[in-house]
Amino acid sequence: QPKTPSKDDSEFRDYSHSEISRDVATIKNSVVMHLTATFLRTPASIDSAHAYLASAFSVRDRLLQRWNLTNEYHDKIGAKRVYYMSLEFLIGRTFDNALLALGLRQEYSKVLGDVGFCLEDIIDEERDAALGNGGLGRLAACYVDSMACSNYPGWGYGLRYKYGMFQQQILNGYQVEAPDCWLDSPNPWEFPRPDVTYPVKFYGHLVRDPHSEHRFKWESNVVYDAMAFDVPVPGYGTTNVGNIRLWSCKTNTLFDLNKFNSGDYQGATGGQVAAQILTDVLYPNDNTNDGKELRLRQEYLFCSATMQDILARFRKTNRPLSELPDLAAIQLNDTHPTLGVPELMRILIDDEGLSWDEAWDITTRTFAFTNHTILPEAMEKWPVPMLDKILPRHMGIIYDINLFFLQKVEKQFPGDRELLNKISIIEESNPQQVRMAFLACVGSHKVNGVAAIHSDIIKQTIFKDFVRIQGEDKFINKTNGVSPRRWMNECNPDMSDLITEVVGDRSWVNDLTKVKQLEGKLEDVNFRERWWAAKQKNKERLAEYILTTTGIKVSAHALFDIQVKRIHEYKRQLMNIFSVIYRYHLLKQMSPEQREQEVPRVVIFAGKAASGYWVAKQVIKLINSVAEVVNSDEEIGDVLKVVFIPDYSVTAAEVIIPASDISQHISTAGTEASGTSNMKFVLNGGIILGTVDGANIEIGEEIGEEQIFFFGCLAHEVEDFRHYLRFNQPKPDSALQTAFDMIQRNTFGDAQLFQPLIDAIMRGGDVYLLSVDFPSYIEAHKAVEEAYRSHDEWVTKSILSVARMAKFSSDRSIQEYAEEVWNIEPQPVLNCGL
Ligand code: TH1
Repeated sequence: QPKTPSKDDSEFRDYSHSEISRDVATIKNSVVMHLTATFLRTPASIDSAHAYLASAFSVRDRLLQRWNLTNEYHDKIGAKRVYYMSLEFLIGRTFDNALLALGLRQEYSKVLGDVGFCLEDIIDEERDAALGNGGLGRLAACYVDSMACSNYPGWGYGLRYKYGMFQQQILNGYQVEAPDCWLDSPNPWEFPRPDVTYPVKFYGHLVRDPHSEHRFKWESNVVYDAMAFDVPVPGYGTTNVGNIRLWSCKTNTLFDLNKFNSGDYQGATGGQVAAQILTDVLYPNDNTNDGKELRLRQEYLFCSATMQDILARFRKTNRPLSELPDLAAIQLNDTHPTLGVPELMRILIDDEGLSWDEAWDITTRTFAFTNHTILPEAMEKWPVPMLDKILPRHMGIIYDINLFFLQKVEKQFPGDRELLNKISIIEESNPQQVRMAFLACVGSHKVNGVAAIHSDIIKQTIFKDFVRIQGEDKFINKTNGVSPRRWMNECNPDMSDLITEVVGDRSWVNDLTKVKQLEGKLEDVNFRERWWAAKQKNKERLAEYILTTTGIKVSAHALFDIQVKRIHEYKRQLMNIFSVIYRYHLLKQMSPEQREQEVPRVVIFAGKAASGYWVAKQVIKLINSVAEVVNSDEEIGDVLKVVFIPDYSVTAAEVIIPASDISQHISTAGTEASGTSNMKFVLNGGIILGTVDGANIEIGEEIGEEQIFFFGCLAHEVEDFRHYLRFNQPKPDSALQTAFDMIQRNTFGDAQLFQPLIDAIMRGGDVYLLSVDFPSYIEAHKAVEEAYRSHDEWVTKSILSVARMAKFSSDRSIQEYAEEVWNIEPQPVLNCGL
């Protein structure tokens, strides 16, 4: 038992409550101290990598007091907290974000200048924390940012993957994956907490409690340890600092001394090696579930450690367990953390001795669930035999949850066998499967979708019967949002300065409703020119980035047409590249004089394909093959360039997004639940070319239909088209046919490589309706071009769009969750009197 101090804590308290120093000399001192003392640098061995590390450590010193204060304060007042459980946090970089949050950017710029570096270069030394795939992981990061900035007591919980999202290289036009060794150099943004470690059991067998029907003892020798690493979340313009607690796995049968003594060193450490694999690597699938056993064990390690930690914190309050829902709200980020539900039930019943009914009441009042997709291939299902083997107790609990649920439904709708089959948590397939979305739904008091159309769709499809059984009120919408800190103030300094000038100060960063004032500047010629110039500068920055990452030279005066997101058939990058091919064909038909009249365009792609997703990888190859031919065609020159930027990431997005003229969000209607980059592009003054899908719809409603280029069929028409195409050949229009023909004539290399992509349309039922939407897509492109010809019209659209984007701040999303789902309140630490 560690000893506590023998004196009162006043000395300690004085330090931990002192205001952080903004004095440049003091900051310089701390940076130099870290260079020499933390990183053992001599004047001869200082480099930019260490200058980054020393500066980051110095910034984090300044964050820590506030971080401690925030948690101490929330504990002291007994605040209700929200726990955002997510297997993904796509954080990106933290250094610049922290500098802006603390208001110390200029000071550090000066200090670094004094020792011979430039702040921008030092920022570029930081590796992304890429612990996520795409939108879902980035949303989690924006949400913890908003919680911190809006002073909500909340924590993220996740896994500390040793290897994050793989790095993408393009070799010979193909994607090649390389491991993301992001922890190879010291990570200033994490704090190991060896004292916060929990055992997590797997396998084993059950022993029934002779005194209680529902209680079991679960015995197993396979025990892993989950150790906490805490990651600070700097709140902009507030003293509050949020926290993301990430678990790292190790074995707790640390070192088998017997084996070691008998000379089997490998065997002695073998357990540790096998255990670490649990948090070794992020599964690189977006919107797909591949059902691997290791993934299930990852999910359970995460859920068990998190539930144990939440309960440990709760027990310190000495309040009865029935009050857990008054102190803790838990949000499930999709079904990936759903095992938290049976895990909480297990702890409450087997360890705490509660009755089933008491435990179920507490559990369902604590959990809420966000659904992010209805794609069938993304739906998590676990085979009953697999679950039973790895987590026998949880399988039993899930059976009971299902049994009681079905009994209730049977009472409500007597004799409706078909209904019971449809809603059962256990799917009667061979083998049986546990439907995680149904478990999450039954275990939660609220279920939400991530954009209005998506929330409607889930009520009409996967949760249709649940709406009937559990009532309309349980199923709500919480439209996604993005953080204005990272996605405007940080990534677009020039436009941010213009907004600040109009608003009068930088308060819009934490209150995006203020951007409305931009509308007053619509007629200001000088302002409009500076707005255009800001965009132009961002385009030049991107052109530079394209040159260094691909070697391709593009003109910053061309229209920048961007589609960056995970490569997936439903997102239809294929439709985009077909339209590029068609455009190339048209340009080749023209005389040089005619080509002169065209709007020059740079078509930019970026995004990763899941490593096992063959079709997506062929799409990347096709894009690169088209790029090679078009870009080296001297006749075409700057009128058309095609670029695939490798290794898309949060940091790459921060350069790409502010530079768009138009961005494409062209999923088949009804397939993209929300999208979040659509919001980022418009917030940065870009225009959307998109389908009537996800959050595109609400963006259109907010900014006005004149500011957005919609095309394509509507969600309610999709089923009929698909049905028709199952029995009838698609009829490509002449434009699409031209693109097929060019590919088949080997214009972009061996046609055989790409024939499967064409076959998916012509013989595979064209599931994503490319042949249906292509004509209106081409028309929409023409409309974009016409609008872009008039700078004036374009600038008006751009300013109006940004002015009307307030709704899409993640601060608004978080406030809605706080008020309607979590029942928590802001608790600013400022003047808290601790
Ligand atoms: C995405 C959705 O596709 C996207 O439309 C949405 O904006 C985003 O979530 C945030 O709500 C999803 N990402 C994943 C990742 C996995 C499984 C399902 C989804 S849905 C691994």
